[in-house]
Amino acid sequence: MKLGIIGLPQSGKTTLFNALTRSNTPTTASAGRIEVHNGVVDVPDPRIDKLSGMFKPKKTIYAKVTYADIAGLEGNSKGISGNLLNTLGQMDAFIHVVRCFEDDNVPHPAGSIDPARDAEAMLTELLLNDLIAVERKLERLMDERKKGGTDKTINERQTVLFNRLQEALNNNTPLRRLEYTAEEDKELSSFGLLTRKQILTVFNLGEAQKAPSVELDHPSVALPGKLEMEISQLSPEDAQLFMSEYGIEEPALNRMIRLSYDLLNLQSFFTVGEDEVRAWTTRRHATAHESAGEIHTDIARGFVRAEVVAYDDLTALGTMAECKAKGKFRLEGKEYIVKDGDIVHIRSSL
Ligand SMILES: Nc1nc2c(ncn2[C@@H]2O[C@H](COP(=O)(O)OP(=O)(O)O)[C@@H](O)[C@H]2O)c(=O)[nH]1
Ligand SMILES: [Mg+2]
Repeated sequence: MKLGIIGLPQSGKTTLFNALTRSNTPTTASAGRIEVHNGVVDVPDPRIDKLSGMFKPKKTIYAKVTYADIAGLEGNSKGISGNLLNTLGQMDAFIHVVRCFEDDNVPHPAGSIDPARDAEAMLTELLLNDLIAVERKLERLMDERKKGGTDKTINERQTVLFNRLQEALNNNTPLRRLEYTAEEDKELSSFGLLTRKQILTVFNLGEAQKAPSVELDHPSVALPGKLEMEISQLSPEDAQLFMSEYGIEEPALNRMIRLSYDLLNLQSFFTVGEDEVRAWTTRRHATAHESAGEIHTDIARGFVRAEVVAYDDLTALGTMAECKAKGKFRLEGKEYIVKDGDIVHIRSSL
């Protein structure tokens, strides 16, 4: 899973990226320049910590998310360059950083602090860009019709679809709000339309600042970016001290990482044992067979049965043996819908 951090210059993208990835990429202005940094982060999950405590495995492996700090968007209607567009198109979703913090030493590109305006500007930029892409596609479809070279049914089907997209965009509706058939999904998957991607807005607050009231039609979270970055660079002990001093229970970042996981409709299942306790990622409502494929394609190919115990049952009863004795240990087939937090062992003939 790859999440692109976007926002106006000087909004705090790199600051947030550093906090997420515990790195220290320079947070200097790079206005107008296209720059991308990637970092991989564990998805914090107290259930993995708990399971790890129970099984004392040699290795504990969390689910992972990749964050990309993407500089270059300006929140205007000049159009996005091909290079940048290509990078944006590869993301599964966006984290949109909106500046709320006040700091005279950090000039705002628009000259004043206005979270509502900035949130809107970026959404409009993405929307306009999709509109341009959709209109180009419609023109191409029309040319093809005139020439009569290509398959007529495909052309008609695509024309209907892209007309629907155009209408939505003209009404200021992001494409993620439309419903698509599986066939349309496939058709659009190579298209990298930006407003089809989920978005999480992060209001970057000053230290003692309250979250602004800005209405959005997608999830948002407010956090003090610079403070979070400072906390992330302390040793775990110092971070704990620092947080209790400020009355922070959990870094807002952890919440944000989990939110971005939810945003993409993903869930975790776990494998446990003396060697390894590990979280795996699947889409919600994935079958046991698909989940086996996450672990290894061979395991999916040789799928015989899934042994399943719910997380709550295992932690309440303490051991697998106890779960078996109490009838909480189940054998499930390929089509079983794996639940978030299931502890799974796949019996495979391969
Ligand atoms: N006071 C304050 N400054 C911040 C905050 N977040 C970022 N900055 C500063 O704003 C400047 C730009 O931040 P940066 O993360 O590089 O923004 P980017 O251009 O979006 O990547 C840097 O000098 C940061 O130290 C914040 O929450 N509070
Ligand atoms: Mg930056």
